[in-house]
Amino acid sequence: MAAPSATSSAAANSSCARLPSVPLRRAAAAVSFPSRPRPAALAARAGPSRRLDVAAAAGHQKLVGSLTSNEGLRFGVVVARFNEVVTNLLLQGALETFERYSVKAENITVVTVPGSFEVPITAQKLGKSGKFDAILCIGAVIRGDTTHYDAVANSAASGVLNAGLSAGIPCIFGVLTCEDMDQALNRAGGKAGNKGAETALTAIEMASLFRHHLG
Ligand code: INI
Repeated sequence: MAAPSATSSAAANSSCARLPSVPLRRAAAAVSFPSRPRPAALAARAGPSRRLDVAAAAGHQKLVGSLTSNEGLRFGVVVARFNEVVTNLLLQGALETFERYSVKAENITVVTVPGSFEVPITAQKLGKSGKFDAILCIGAVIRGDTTHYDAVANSAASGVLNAGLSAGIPCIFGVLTCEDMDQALNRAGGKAGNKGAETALTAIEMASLFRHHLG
């Protein structure tokens, strides 16, 4: 599905949109644009490969974390044992990714907890300890035929978000929420990649961003 354009969502939110007596044509005429394209607009026209450079082309400061500037960054990994056959594969994906990017084993601490519900409180505790630059939160919630699924899945998602916000360091969401075991295995190193590996990449980039640019 196409994302709504900035123009259409702005119109939907504006007070003008709720006043049918104001002709749309007149409202649009009140907005003026420079006739000469600015550098950002030129960069955008150059095609998709240039899109990421829009901020730099416009002369703004651009802050982005680096996957390779990770010297000395320390990571906590919280892993749920529930559905261990899946979470072990996710953990393996994360640790292999750390190794590929030369993050030293001594800078990685792995903590296991009973289930995904226990992941956020543990991530928060590690995050607040001041010993880590980012926390990876790994789990697998599988629907099966239990209504417990929704409670655990929702708590894990909002809990990890809150852990990061309250600890002030990135807490990365690597909890799979799946319909069945097949889907989970596909996302844990099968056809759909490895979510644990993605989580490690996100953690390195975010930790680097915080350490080098936002610290
Ligand atoms: N924990 C999971 O990590 N995944 C699940 O699929 C799951 N289900 O479906 O029940 C699950 N439950 C346990 C939960 O995380 C807690 O450990 C338990 O409720 C004790 O607080």
